[in-house]
Amino acid sequence: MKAQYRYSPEFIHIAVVGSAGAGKSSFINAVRGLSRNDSMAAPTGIVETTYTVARYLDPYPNSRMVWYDIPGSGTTKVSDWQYFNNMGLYIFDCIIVLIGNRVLESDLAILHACEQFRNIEAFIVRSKSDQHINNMVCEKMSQGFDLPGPDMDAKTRSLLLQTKSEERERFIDETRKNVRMHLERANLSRKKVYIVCVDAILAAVSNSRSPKAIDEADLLNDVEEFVRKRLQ
Ligand SMILES: Nc1nc2c(ncn2[C@@H]2O[C@H](COP(=O)(O)OP(=O)(O)OP(=O)(O)O)[C@@H](O)[C@H]2O)c(=O)[nH]1
Ligand SMILES: [Mg+2]
Repeated sequence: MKAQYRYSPEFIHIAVVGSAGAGKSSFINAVRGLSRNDSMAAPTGIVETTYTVARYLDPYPNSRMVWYDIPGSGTTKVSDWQYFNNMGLYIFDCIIVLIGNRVLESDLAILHACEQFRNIEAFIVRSKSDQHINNMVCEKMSQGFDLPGPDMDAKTRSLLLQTKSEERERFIDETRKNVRMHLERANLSRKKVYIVCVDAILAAVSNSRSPKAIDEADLLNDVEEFVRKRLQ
């Protein structure tokens, strides 16, 4: 498996797993500082776009990270354990479990396996925060409401801003509680969930802060810290 994945002890191998459409390819593009239109970017989309494992080097010259886009968890007919074994996930230094709207059994199974293989560091990441917050805002505003257009009046705009800030806090709080509950139920140890979106990751990679930012800078710092320690 190590040969198949071109494992090299001088690099840190990071697998990004998660259900179809969770945002794996978009996430890998963003942490590599690439927007989706970049020629080196992985294909992304609303229909299933990644079928086989793809390997991506960081474009930065001194980076020691190699990213792997691992499709198919939660969609195959094999058991979650078999999936972990068949995909050779045990060879990775680090696994990022990307969760979308729901925490799936397959996500929890991968986290279980990471706990058993003690040298695999796992990070739990909730993707597409911007999209989810926008959906919550639209549900909260009056029926038929869509996101702001140029002709929106001042009163509606101020209501929108207020609603957005409230829904954002509610989303963060609910996501943290929900992940904690799933980890407890599955007898997994407590772990932070990093709530992110692609735009804010891209901003954090270039050392600026997006208004959409939640945990992106923390995630990048913690992954870098892990890489630094592991390569010492
Ligand atoms: N708004 C928003 N959309 C996102 C974000 N991340 C991914 N998406 C969108 O979600 C859809 C699926 O993203 P992909 O990156 O293709 O997801 P994937 O997990 O690689 O999908 P498969 O390869 O099919 O398993 C695409 O339309 C992306 O543009 C995000 O942070 N915010
Ligand atoms: Mg993909």
